[in-house]
Amino acid sequence: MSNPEVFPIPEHVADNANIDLASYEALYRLSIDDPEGFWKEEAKSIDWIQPFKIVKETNFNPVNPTIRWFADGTLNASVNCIDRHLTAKANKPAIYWQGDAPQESRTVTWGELADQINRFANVLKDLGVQKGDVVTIYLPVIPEVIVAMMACVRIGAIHSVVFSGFSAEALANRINDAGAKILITADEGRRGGRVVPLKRNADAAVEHQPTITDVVVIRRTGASVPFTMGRDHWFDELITQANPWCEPAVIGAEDPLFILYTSGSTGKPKGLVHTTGGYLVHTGTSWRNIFNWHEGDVFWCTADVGWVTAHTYKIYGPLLNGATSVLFEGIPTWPDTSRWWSIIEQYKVNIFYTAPTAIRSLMREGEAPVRQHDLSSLRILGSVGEPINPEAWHWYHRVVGGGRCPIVDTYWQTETGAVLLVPLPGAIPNKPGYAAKPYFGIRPVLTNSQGTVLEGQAEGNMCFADSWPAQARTILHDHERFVRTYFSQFPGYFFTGDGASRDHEGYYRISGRVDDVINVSGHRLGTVELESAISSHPAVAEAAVVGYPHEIKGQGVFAFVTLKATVEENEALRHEIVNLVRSRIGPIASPDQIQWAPALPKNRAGKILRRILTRVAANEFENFGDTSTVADPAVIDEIVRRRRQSSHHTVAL
Ligand code: 7RM
Repeated sequence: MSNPEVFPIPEHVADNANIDLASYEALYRLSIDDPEGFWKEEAKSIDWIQPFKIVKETNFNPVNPTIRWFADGTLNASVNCIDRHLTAKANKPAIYWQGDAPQESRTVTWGELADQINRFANVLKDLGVQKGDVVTIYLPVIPEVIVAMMACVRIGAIHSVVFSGFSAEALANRINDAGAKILITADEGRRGGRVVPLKRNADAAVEHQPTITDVVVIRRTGASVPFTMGRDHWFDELITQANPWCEPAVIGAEDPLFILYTSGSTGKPKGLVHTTGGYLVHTGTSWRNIFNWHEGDVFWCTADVGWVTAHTYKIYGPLLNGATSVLFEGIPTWPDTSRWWSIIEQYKVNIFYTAPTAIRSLMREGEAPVRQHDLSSLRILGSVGEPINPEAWHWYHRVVGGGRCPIVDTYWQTETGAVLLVPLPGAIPNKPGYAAKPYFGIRPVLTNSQGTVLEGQAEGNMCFADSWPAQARTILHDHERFVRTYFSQFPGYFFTGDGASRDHEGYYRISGRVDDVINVSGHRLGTVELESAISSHPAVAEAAVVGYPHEIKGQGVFAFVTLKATVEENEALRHEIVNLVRSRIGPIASPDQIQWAPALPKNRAGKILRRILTRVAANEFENFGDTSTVADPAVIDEIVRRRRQSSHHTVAL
């Protein structure tokens, strides 16, 4: 990328910046020179039961890394998120909820939240949930998600939120891996005018799950759903009978707070484990700084509750700061394409945080739907989930932000728990497409493929040299995989799986994944996971999945599929494969393109050469690099021939 335009910090942001350039520079220096001193100060943002004495015990040893923060302190997350705001805010709004249909809305005060959380925490206890037990939450974006998460952490139970767009099978795998005791779901959800059959999926998922003793069902639509006596309970009936006070449990800073599954380079999703003290310190303070939040602001993050973005910066971040936020159950294009803009106008949203894929799809609708609404309340815009392309950046900035709002492009991961790179809005001028500069305490490093650290302007693997408090501590039941995946490749560093470049001013730009993970609309999908779903079709001999450039989604799913010798290629089979992926993983994983491949390009050891397939999928037919290892070059010619042919007419699935 040649020198991008630089957008100076707008005056209205500079004037009341929580962090300005001078304080960014001073605090960043301090956070690197004296991380213990820096984070000790930041930890004052949390109410501790037993204050910690030890701040940081960390090292990135490649075989035995240690990540412990504030380890001898104790605290309770729900007290920090809820109780301490009650004196000042019991009757003030914590949440403005809007349902899928515009006429459905609720305002929930801090006092009401607290009441529900305490009651539900007692319900969980009565159902036998104890400290350290896992509770799986499979819910649409409704206030009860927050009630359920906070009720868990009040008693020291570990929540595992599963995206409500995942299929019954994907839910079952996550329940099973975690050994969850309780499942919390709803009768149905609503999205874009359609019903999401949550209870039906939940029933199918728990059928063969011996660890689930009870299912709590929230009445969202009031539909009549099958009920298993003894196992299933209505949420509203349980909480009206429950005691309205639950003594918060005393939790160690290094006790787990939640697990969250994400896809990796193998077929099995990873349950990343986050712990309590460090996560809350880094989340609460960084949320306030990233969004330059001030008392009275209305914040809206559009992420679904099943992703880490929602955990950290839609739920925990605002709650820790006593901030009012919007929760929206629906989609940006229903009932019409100005839905988001009408919500911003209605609630006078000041800070808006979304993903590039959504911006691109709304950009396609033109400026008129935005112009119909008064968005003058907006002050700060945020972006997350994937690299934002300059066209989308400029549109977001000019049309949505009216040219006056900085865009905080936040780079982080499920594994990192909270932000690593970000242009803090009062301190760092924007360059479109750049996640810019390290957050406090973060030490970015670029390495080449040999592991050599690159200095100055460079392009390489995005690594980090020291720990930060919100970092995941392990993968549930698979610490060895945790160590191998993140610490072994570049000894002494945490490796993110992303590629990045650094410019002459030290600004970072993330280019995307360099491993077998693709990023579809900001959702991480493992290619191996997709391949095993496709290969489970009886007609399929073998499949290779790669990402390819997709106008709206960022990356689309491209599947090269080899059928069994006895099977004829046919259209019906394409649809069967798509449906199979939808039912095994979920609609977000649906292949965008399927190309039949009589054979897949492999090296002599039989390893599929994805590098070549990635180029073919992107319609790049030259420069396959070194093809000397290819066992049978004719295989590539045939794949290229078919790709050229199919690119002439789009294969609609
Ligand atoms: C927060 C989140 C993580 C992956 C990560 C990157 C990509 C996320 C940005 C980004 C460029 C960004 N967690 N990614 N944010 N790429 N710029 N600002 O998305 O675990 O679901 O995904 O997403 O590839 O490794 S995640």
